[in-house]
Amino acid sequence: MKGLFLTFEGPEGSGKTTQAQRLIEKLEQRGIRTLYSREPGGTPTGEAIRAILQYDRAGESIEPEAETLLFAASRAQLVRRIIRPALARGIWVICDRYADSTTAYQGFGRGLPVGQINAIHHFTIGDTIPDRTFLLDLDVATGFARLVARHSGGGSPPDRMEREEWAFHERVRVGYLELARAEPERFRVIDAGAEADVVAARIWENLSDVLP
Ligand code: Z5A
Repeated sequence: MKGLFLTFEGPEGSGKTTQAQRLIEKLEQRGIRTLYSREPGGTPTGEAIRAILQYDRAGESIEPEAETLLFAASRAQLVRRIIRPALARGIWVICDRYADSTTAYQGFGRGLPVGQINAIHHFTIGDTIPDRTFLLDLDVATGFARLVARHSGGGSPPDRMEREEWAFHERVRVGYLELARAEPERFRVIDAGAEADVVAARIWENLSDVLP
């Protein structure tokens, strides 16, 4: 039997990684085999692309179109090397960001045409579309406050996206909500401003219809 493909989306600091890990624990306790992956990254090539995207070490500002294609290149590798083979073996794949991130950040955030981004998705992921996407919705101020707390606790320095202006992050949030409205069957919008335990419980409730 094919595994289920679940993705976490949302702005920075919304708790995607935290919730993906919690969900994996619960699924494993239930005897479901899982695989965690993140974007950009998840393969050696994808991780190399991630390094370029995060800190632009070449020191040349990356054009939005080039940025979009780098995210897509990382995803094309991840889909073929990791996601499809795992799903075919019955493993549930939990991905921390996926194609919706490109639509939200490069489409709504950067202002690239969403129709063209959809064409790139078609080429990159084909029919490997998530069975369910949890959109962890959070206001920009709370997300920033969480990241500031994490950076001041000695985490990695703010990356390129985190340094973007406030309005950019507002557009990303609006974009995500628009995507969720357009595909209510796939998306579940979860208020990520609540305590982590509460958020985890809501995610679990929103999976009950597909749990074996
Ligand atoms: N990007 C793009 O532009 N286009 C694309 O196609 C793709 C990505 C795929 C990837 O960065 C960047 O690339 C990202 C989008 C862009 N831009 N940014 N910035 P990343 O992978 O390094 O970072 P991220 O995906 O944004 O994740 P994050 O910032 O690490 O946040 P998170 O995974 O959503 O949250 P977390 O790590 O679970 O939690 C963050 C902090 O909040 C941490 O200290 C937690 O302990 C705390 N936390 C978590 N949940 C709670 C609750 N409920 N209450 C209070 N505190 C909490």
